[in-house]
Amino acid sequence: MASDRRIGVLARHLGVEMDFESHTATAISASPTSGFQGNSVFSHVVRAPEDPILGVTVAYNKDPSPVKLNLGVGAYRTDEGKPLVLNVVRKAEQQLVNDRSRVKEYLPITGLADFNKLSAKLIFGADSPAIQENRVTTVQCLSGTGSLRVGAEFLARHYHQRTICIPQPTWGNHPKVFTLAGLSVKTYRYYDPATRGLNFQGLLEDLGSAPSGAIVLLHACAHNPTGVDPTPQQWENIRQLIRSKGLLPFFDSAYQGFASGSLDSDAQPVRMFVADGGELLVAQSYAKNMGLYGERVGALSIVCRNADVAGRVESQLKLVIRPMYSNPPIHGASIVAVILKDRNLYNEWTIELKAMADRIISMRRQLFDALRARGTPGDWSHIIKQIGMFTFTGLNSEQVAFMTKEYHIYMTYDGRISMAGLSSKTVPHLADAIHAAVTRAA
Ligand code: PLA
Repeated sequence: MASDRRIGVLARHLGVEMDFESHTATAISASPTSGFQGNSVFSHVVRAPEDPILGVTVAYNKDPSPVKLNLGVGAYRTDEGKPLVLNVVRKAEQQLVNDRSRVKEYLPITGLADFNKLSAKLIFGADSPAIQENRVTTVQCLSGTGSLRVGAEFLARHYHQRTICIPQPTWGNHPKVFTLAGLSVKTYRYYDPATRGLNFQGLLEDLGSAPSGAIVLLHACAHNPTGVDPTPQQWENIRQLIRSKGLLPFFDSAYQGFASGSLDSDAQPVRMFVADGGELLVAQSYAKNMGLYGERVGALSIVCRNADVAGRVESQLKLVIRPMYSNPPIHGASIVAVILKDRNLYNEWTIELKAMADRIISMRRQLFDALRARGTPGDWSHIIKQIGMFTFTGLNSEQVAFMTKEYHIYMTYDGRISMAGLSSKTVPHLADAIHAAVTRAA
């Protein structure tokens, strides 16, 4: 019968043998994905731990306490504790929506051309010789993380030295990004817990003995998690050492404008390295300074010796990007381009950015004063000395666990707190928690 034949074909397709007399099926070789068996092909998969930073938000979201406070991820909040969309971003978005000529076509593999040019100008300066000489290639990437990853993948394929030296400590995602891209991660001394400052001697020694040509990851400003940056003179010494040893600088610029409140001042270390004519990479993020966290807007720039090399490097960056995500998203980069292109919007942005930086600085002062008022044992002056979004408190993991359990304060286990998540209203609660954590064991 025709219907029996059709059922037979289907049954063979499903790996089932049919008994046409009784029309019953007996599974002979159910494929593991067929659903006929109880076991999952993934049953051996073990549960991975939450991310040390983003997992703090997961735990925070589960806590029903009305006094809970998330100081984990570096995300800016207003003094009312609310996420902030910059006014200038709203304006730019309105312009984009009103412009009916805008379409949703794919961007080129390298992203929005205007955005790339303006991003290079923002980090290197409008009068940068490297830009004028056409020896910078800039590609739009998925925020800071994506820019680091694309840069690292490029280096793993095309640079002669696989070793990348990263500061100890550094942003927790750095070693993972670089290792997975195929680089081999080493650390250099950076922070001295005893002085809560820069271990400058250790840094010079470690970079001085780095393998020849090694890549060196540098935080352009507002070092995460320590809040400790080299002074201009120390930067100059670092530059001389890096250049004299033929090391390759890779800047991570995730906080331009957040350290000092000035976009130009915060870019000085990068510009110092461009001015000497040498080559380098920079990963830029607009997550923090434009508050575009979820839009994933960033850029990777590679400053090359000459325009010819830059062109060839760009052609290879396209080969890295195309199989990874094909091309980047259009909306966030368009917002940035609108703001950077228009003098009025740009000025408005710098004012809003300065206000965010100032609010963080005022939180430092308030927290410091609150601990002093409580007579909390210890020297807390690092809270006002450190720079950028975070305070590296020096609290240990047990003290952090105590503060989370007893005070519902969520922060990373290394004792880092996001000052941007704090407000005048929540400072007393945090100060109580720190005081209790410090005096409890004493
Ligand atoms: N580089 C550094 C030094 C960072 O601190 C961060 C973000 C990034 C790059 C990547 O940011 P982006 O991809 O969003 O542009 N660090 C955050 C968030 C703010 C995070 O961990 O993802 C932090 O809390 O440390």
